[in-house]
Amino acid sequence: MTWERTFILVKPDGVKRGLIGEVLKRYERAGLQVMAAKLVSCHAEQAEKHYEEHKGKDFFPSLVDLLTSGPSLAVALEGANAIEVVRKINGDTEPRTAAPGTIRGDFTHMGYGRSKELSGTIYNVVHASDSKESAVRELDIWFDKKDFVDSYDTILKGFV
Ligand code: IDP
Ligand code: MG
Repeated sequence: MTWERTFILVKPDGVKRGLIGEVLKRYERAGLQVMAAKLVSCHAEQAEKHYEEHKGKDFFPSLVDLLTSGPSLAVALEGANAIEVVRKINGDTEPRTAAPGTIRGDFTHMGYGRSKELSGTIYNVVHASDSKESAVRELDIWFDKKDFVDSYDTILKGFV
C-alpha cells in the first residue's frame, strides 16, 4: 500500500518563531492532506516516550527540555508514500547541511557544533515519523481516535 498516514510535529522552536503556517504550507502545496491537528503542551513523560529511541544519548535530556518548553503543533498527514515525502520536505536532521528548499535548510542553519555550545540539542523546527511502525506509534502517543476527520473528498487522490 502506497497510501500512508504519518505524524509530524512543529516543535516548540518552530511554534515560538511563528513558523506553523510556513511549515504546513509546504505539506499542503505538495498535496498532502491534514487529517488531524492540535497544539499540545506536553509533559516530560510524553516527550520521553515520543523520543524513546534516543534515550541514553547525550542530547536526550535537552531534547526533552525542548519539547516541554512550550506548545508544539501535532499533525497527522496523509498521502501516497507520505512518510518518505514528508521527510524529504523536512530535510536532513542537521540544518547546517540540510538542502536549501527544505524546511530545515530554509528556516534555520544550526550545526551539531553550535547545538553543543547552546542547549545540546539541534533546533530544527519539525519532527516527522521515519517508518510505518514509528508513524503508528507516534500517532497513538499524540492523538485520540476522535481527533481525526473521517476521510477527505476522494477526488484529491486523482491528483497526487
Ligand atoms: P530526525 O528528527 O531527523 O528523525 P533523529 O536522529 O531521530 O533525527 O533525532 C531526533 C532529534 O534529536 C533531531 O531532530 C534533533 O533535534 C535531535 N538530535 C539528533 N541528533 C543530534 C545530535 O547529534 N546532537 C544534538 N541533537 C540531535
Ligand atoms: Mg527521528
